[in-house]
Amino acid sequence: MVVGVATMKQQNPWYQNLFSRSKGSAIAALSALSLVGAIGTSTQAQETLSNNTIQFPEETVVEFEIVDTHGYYQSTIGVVNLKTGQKTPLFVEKQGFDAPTSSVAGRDDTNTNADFKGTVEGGTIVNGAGEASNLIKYTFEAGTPYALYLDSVDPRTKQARVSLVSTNVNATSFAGSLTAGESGNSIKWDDSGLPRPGKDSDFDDFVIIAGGFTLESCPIRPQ
Ligand SMILES: [Ca+2]
Ligand SMILES: [Ca+2]
Ligand SMILES: [Ca+2]
Repeated sequence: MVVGVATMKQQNPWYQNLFSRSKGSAIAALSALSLVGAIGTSTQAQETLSNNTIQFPEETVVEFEIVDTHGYYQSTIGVVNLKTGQKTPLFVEKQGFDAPTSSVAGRDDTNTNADFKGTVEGGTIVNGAGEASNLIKYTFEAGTPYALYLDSVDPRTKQARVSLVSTNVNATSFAGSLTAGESGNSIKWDDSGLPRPGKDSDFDDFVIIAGGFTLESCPIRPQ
């Protein structure tokens, strides 16, 4: 069984234009996802991603969407299989930011232009498949422990800085749930890692959303 979830921008008026432009591919991608009946029936699906280990009782496809990034450093976020250690990128910054902008320590600048904003449209971010897209999906295998990860490098030297995992509450902040309609399950990163002098705890260095809508039909995997 597969639980499919789609994301807020597709039904949010603000992104209507974006969605219209990419409608063909978005729907093709969604048709590979699935179906509602899974949640709350025989096996409870995990409905909320959190700082705990992520583990679904059944194979589950989750669609992720990039909101924006707000940090000087150049980061990649993705899913790490905790059994094998294998990392799969979801979104990748090809450079540190769209254009340098001022920042205020400790402030969450999500959805603003401040603090070294990075976007797909601005040429900073691609999805894990290397496409200039705000969306990507990931298939979680049944009964397998996962976490999300963020790796970052200095954009000038390309030297590695930190490698963080979402089970660390100092690195990642979660809200909402996979079935929370337009708001989805937000996942916000602070790329400064463990508490230390100067840690800014802005939790806007990489902001993504998981899920938001459960889909009703699945041509590929009918019930
Ligand atoms: Ca920041
Ligand atoms: Ca950045
Ligand atoms: Ca930060």
